[in-house]
Amino acid sequence: MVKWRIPVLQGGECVNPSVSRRTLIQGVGAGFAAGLFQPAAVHAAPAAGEGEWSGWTICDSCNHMPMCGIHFRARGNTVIRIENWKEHPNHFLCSKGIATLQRLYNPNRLLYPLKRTAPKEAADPGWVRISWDEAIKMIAERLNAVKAKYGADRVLFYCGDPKEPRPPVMRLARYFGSPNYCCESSVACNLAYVHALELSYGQEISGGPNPKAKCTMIVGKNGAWASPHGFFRNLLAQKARGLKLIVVDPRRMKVAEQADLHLQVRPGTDGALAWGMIRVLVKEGLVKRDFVEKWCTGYEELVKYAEAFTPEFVEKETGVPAADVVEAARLFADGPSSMMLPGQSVPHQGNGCNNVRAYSLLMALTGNVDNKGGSTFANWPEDYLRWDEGYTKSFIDQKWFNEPEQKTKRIDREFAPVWNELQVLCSPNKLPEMVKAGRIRAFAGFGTNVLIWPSPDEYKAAIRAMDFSFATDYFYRDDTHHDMDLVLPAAMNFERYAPFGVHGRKVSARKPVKPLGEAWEDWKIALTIGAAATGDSKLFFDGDPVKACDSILGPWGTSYAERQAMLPAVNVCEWFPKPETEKYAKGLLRFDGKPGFRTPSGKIEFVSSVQAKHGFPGLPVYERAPQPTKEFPLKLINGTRRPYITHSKTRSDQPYLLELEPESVINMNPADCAERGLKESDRVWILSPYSKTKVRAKVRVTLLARKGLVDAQYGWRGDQETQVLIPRFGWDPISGYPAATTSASRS
Ligand SMILES: Nc1nc2c(c(=O)[nH]1)N[C@H]1C(S)=C(S)[C@@H](COP(=O)(O)OP(=O)(O)OC[C@H]3O[C@@H](n4cnc5c(=O)[nH]c(N)nc54)[C@H](O)[C@@H]3O)O[C@H]1N2
Ligand SMILES: Nc1nc2c(c(=O)[nH]1)N[C@H]1C(S)=C(S)[C@@H](COP(=O)(O)OP(=O)(O)OC[C@H]3O[C@@H](n4cnc5c(=O)[nH]c(N)nc54)[C@H](O)[C@@H]3O)O[C@H]1N2
Ligand code: SF4
Ligand SMILES: [Mo]
Repeated sequence: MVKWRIPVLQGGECVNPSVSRRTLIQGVGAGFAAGLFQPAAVHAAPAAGEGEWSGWTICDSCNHMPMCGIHFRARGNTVIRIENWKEHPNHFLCSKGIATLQRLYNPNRLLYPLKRTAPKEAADPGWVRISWDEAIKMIAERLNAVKAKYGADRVLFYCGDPKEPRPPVMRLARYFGSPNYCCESSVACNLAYVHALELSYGQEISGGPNPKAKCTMIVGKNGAWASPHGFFRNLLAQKARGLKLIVVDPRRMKVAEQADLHLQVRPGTDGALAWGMIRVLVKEGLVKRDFVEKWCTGYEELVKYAEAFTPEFVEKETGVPAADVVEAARLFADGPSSMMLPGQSVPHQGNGCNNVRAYSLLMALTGNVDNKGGSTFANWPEDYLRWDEGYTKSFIDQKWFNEPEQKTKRIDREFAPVWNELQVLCSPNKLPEMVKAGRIRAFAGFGTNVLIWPSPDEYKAAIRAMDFSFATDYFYRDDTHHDMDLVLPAAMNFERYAPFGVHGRKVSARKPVKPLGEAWEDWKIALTIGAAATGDSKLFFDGDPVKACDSILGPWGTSYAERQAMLPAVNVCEWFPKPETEKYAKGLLRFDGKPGFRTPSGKIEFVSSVQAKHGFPGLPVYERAPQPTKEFPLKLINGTRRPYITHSKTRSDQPYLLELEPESVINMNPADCAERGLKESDRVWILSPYSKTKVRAKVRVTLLARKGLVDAQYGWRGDQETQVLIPRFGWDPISGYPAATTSASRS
C-alpha cells in the first residue's frame, strides 16, 4: 500500500495531496481498466494515437443554469484546445469556462479512490489507494449497516453546488430509502427565491430579457458577471430598443450602470422598499383591480398592511429617496413590465423569503403575470423537473418523497416546516444538531464543501462524529475530506456522458474523452453504489449513465445516441410544448386542467395559506435585518460573485484565474476608506460581532460599494475565509437558509 502525502494549508490556499513518486510509478498500468467505461451504441473517444477529432461537452465551472456549451479538439485521448460551441444556445465561454482545460490537466487532480488508515482527527489521515471494487463494497456494507440498525433515514445524501450529479444521487437516496436527500440549493442558493414564488404563485415565475417588456426590474442580480452568457448582451439590446430598467442593488454593479433608476437600497431592507412600492400602486389607483379580483386572494389585508410604508418611512428605512420609490412604482405600473428576482443575495437573509414575496406581488398587482412583456411561467410537461432536481419526477420517484411518512422523517421538519411541506429537497442546515441527536449517522456526499455553511468547523465536527462518510470530488479538499472514511475521484465534464443538457426546449448530448486515472463519472458512482446497496442492478441501469439517460429520454421520444448523432447541432425536443402566455386562464398551469394557479387556493396568494398553516403571518411581512452598530459600523455582504471566481473552487484548480485575483479583495466606498485612512491595496482584518476570529482581506477603493458596505467574496481558505463571520442563528424560518449575505462588520 502506498501512503499519500498529508495535505497542508498554506497561505490560505488548500494544497491538494500530491501523489508520491512511488504511487505514480505504480499508478501507471495498475488497475487502470477498472476505471474505464464504454457505453454501448454511443460514440466514445478514439484510442490514443489516432488523429485529431472534435468533442462536445457542457461547462460546469460556475454551475449557474443553463450552462454553456464547449466544443473541443482532442488528439487521441488528450483535449488540446477548447472553443465556443457555435451551435449551442449558450455559446460564449467566459474566463472560467476557458480555464476548465487547466483544471482537467491539473496535476493535483484526484485520480484514485482513497481510504483513510489513521483514526479520525489524526493529523495525517493516512490515505491509501484502493480499488473501486473495495470502495463500492465498503460503502454498500457500511450504509446498509446503519440502515439495519437505525433506519435508512439516518443516512444523509448530499450534493454540493455541482448540479450534474444530482438526479442519480436522488434516485439512490430514494431506493436506499432515505428522504434526507439535500443539495446546495437546499442549503443556500436560489431555490429559496423559487420557494418564495411558489408560496405566492404556486410555481416559479421569471422575467428574463423580454422583447415585449416596456420596463424590467432587476433585484439583487448581477447577471453580467454571474450568468454572462447572453444576459448582458440581451439587456443592452433591449435597452437600445427603449426598455426602461429599474435596478435594486446596494452596489453600483455593471447591471446598475445601465439602469434608468438605480435604487441603492441598504442591504436587508428590501421588504420595506417593496411594500413602499405596493403602497404607491394602491394609493395612486395603479392596481389592476379586475385581474386582482379574479385571480388573487388577500387584497384587503395587503392594503391594510401597506399603509405604514409611506415613501418617507421607506426612505428612512432603506436609504432610497422617497421620490425614487414613487417613480419606480409608476414606471413598473406603466407596463407591460417584467421582473428578475434575486439570485442568491436577498434569499440569504433572515427575512429573505418574505422580502422576495413582497417584490413578487408587484407583478400580480399590476397584472403583469404570464402576459406578453410580463414575467412568465414555464409550461414544462407535468413530469419535468429542472435537471438539478432530478430531470423527471418519475426518475427520482418524486411522489415517494412527498409522502407524509417521508416528510416526517426529514431532519428539517421542526426548524423549517414551510420548506419541509413545499420542497422535496431536505434542508441539512441543522446537521450539527441532527448528528448530536443521532438522527444522522452516515454521509454520502457528491461534490461536498463544508465552507458552504456559516461556522464550517461545526459541520466538519458533525462529519467526523458520524459512523461513516464518503465524498466524490475532482480534488482532495482537506477542509472537507480530512475526517471522511473514503474520498472518490469524479470524472470531469470533458470526461463524462451524463447528464445530457436541456436548454429551453433544446436537448444536447456530449462526446467526451475517457477519464484520467481511475476517475468515474458521478452518475456511474451513484448508480453503482445503488446497485450494490440494494442488490438490484436493473433498478440502477447496471451502473451505466447512458442507459440511465435513455430511461429519461425514451419517454421524450428521443435517445442519447440520437442526440449525439445530431452533434454539433442542438435541436428542439418536441416533448417540450411551445411557450404560451396567459396559461392560467386556459387551464394550462394546474395539473388538474382547471384554470388558475398551482397554489392550494388556485389563486395568487397575497396571504400564503401554507405560511399561515405553520403559524407564520400569511402576508410577506417586513422585518429589518440586523443593522450596523457603533461598534460594528459597516454592513458585510459576504459572497458577491466575481467574473473569474466560483465559490471555493477556481482558486486552486485553475491557476490562470488565481493570477487575476490571488487573494481575498473587499470592495469599500471611497468615503468609508477616507474615514479610516485606508488606501488601495491596504491589508485589513474584518471583525464581526458574531465571531472571535478575524478575517484577512485586501481593500479595493471603489464606487461599486455603497457607503457603509464591506463587499466581500466567500470561498477563500485559511485566515481569509469569511464564513466564520456569520452567525448560526437569525436564519430565515420560511426557507431555513442562513443569513449569509448580510451581517454587521468592522474593518
Ligand atoms: N457566505 C456565503 N455563503 C454562501 C454563498 C454566498 O454567496 N455567501 N453562496 C451560496 C451558494 S448560492 C452556493 S451555490 C454555495 C456554493 O456551493 P458549494 O457546494 O460550497 O460550492 P463549491 O465551493 O463550488 O464546492 C463544490 C465542491 O464540489 C467539487 N466539484 C465540482 N464539480 C464537481 C462534480 O461535477 N462532481 C463532484 N463530485 N465534485 C465536484 C469541487 O471541487 C468542490 O470541492 O455556497 C453558498 N454559500
Ligand atoms: N462568476 C461566477 N458566476 C456565478 C457563480 C460564481 O461563483 N461565480 N455562482 C453561480 C451561483 S451558484 C449563483 S447562486 C449565482 C448568483 O448570482 P447573483 O445572485 O447574480 O450573484 P451576486 O454577485 O451575489 O449578485 C447579487 C447582487 O445582489 C446584491 N445584494 C446584496 N445584498 C443585497 C440586498 O440586501 N438587497 C438587494 N436588492 N441586493 C443585494 C449584491 O450587491 C450583488 O450585486 O451566480 C452563479 N454564477
Ligand atoms: S458562464 Fe463561464 S463558467 Fe459559467 S458555464 Fe458559461 S463558460 Fe462556464
Ligand atoms: Mo448558488
